[in-house]
Amino acid sequence: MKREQLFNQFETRPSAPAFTWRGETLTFGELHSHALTWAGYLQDKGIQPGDRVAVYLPTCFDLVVTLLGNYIAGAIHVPINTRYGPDEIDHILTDSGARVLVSQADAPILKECAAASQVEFWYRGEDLRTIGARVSRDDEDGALMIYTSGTTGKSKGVLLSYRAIVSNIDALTSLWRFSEDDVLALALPLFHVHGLCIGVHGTLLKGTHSVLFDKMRPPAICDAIGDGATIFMGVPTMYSMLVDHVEAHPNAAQACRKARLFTSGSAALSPNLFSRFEAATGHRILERYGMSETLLTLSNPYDGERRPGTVGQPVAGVEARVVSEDGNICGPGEIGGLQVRGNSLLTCYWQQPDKTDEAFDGAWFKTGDVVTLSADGYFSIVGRSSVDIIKSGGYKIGAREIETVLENHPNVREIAVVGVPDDKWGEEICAGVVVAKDCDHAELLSELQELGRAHLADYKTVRGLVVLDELPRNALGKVQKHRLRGLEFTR
Ligand code: MLC
Ligand code: AMP
Repeated sequence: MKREQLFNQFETRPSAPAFTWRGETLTFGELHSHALTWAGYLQDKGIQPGDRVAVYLPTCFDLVVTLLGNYIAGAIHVPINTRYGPDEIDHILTDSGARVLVSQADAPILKECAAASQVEFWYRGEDLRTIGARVSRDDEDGALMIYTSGTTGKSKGVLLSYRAIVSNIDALTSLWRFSEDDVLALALPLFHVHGLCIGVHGTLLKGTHSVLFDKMRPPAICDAIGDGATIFMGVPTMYSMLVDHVEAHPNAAQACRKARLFTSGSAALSPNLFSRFEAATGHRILERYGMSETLLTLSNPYDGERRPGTVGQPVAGVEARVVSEDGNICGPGEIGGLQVRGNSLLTCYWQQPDKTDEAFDGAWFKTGDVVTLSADGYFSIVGRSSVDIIKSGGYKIGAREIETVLENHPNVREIAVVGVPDDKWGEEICAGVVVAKDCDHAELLSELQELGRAHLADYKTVRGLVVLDELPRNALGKVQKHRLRGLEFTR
């Protein structure tokens, strides 16, 4: 059973360190006993296997305990990004049909969201007593449901089975040689695939010790590596922050040389950042590619050439192909859509059979990313087929979701949101607006920012604005968003 592998360390290495947080360490045995208590609480409260438990927790021990307790009780863990605003939280609670929303603080905003969605609200920190029992679940059962933005409307729940998670994370962390001797400095948020699946599940599967950080602070990461952390994983924006630090602080650069492995993913790592990091620390960052729906499907090799600007080859258990617009398989160097198949794919978009069907071509999942494959087998991500998907600081953002909120501003007649290339963030959110009546552009930008922040995560805030007489459209009336990208934006 794949699922059982998640619990192996509890039996085989109960006294080994699992997670360290703010100077305190939880062993695998302690983690297990806390998780059993959480499972007992769920069981006392009548949570059944397959029920969705929505979890809004910042990085802390409670988060990993809750995840494992949910797994032990057979509930589906539905993580909520703690940067989300009320609209995003309401949507996840309603769409997932969560039985309960779990958080750390007795926060009024969460209580309101839970009440609006008729979901019970519990906060951790209560005195839990009952010890639960591990419920048996099938490998094909849902373990985790991650919400991800799409090109239209609200985010969709990606249901991932135990089989998908364990097969894929085991394959990836084996490729990267994660072991009991490793210490992972984990500063990624623990509600998306990157931090949660590779970081937390990698720790469980390989017995790696993870040191958790709730914020990306380069000096703290370099100190952790100086103190013995062997692996760091980040999104490119984190490397941009890290490289600025190590270039200015030779001691920090020296500390980084002691690490075993640096990996990057979730967005494109520029060859320039790759070279700067190598020059400062001697490390060639290992870049890989993934998606909430497919987990981690492509990776540069551990031993072979880590080639900048590429995402390497299929991970064990996965196949990948490049398909042209007319449905033919592309040859080396030809640009086409990336499709993947194998043991790591989602079970479905939650309660959206049509969207699930649309996303597949037979057994192949259509990623929506545009790629090339070199003659010697390295994939490179060229871009995305939709301009309506933005990646900023590693977070996926649907332009439509922002437009829907900002269209409500009284002076906005029309709005088109786009990602504009940016050295630090990868892309920055900017908007072209047609106004109802002339106004001060800087004032309009700050009003739109305020409106956005009242409903959505802070990182979805519009950072630049251009006021236009009309949006650029093609002969059929479709907005040509790519034509906005080169314009001069008020910031
Ligand atoms: C923060 N800000 C962002 C942002 N993060 N703006 C755009 N995009 C982002 N991602 C803004 C805030 O709104 C704020 O603006 C200002 O930056 C400072 O906020 P902060 O909280 O201090 O920022 P910081 O802690 O430095 O966060 C940057 C970051 C973070 C890069 C560490 O964004 C992050 O953790 N990104 C990782 C996302 C991730 O895990 N993605 C994986 C998805 S899974 P203001 O105006 O309010 O001051 C996936 C699959 C795969 O993609 O392959 O892995
Ligand atoms: P998410 O839906 O948040 O899981 O984001 C998945 C998307 O992140 C993919 O479809 C890609 O567009 C992007 N992505 C992930 N890894 C990389 C990478 N190494 N290079 C470029 N884009 C990436």
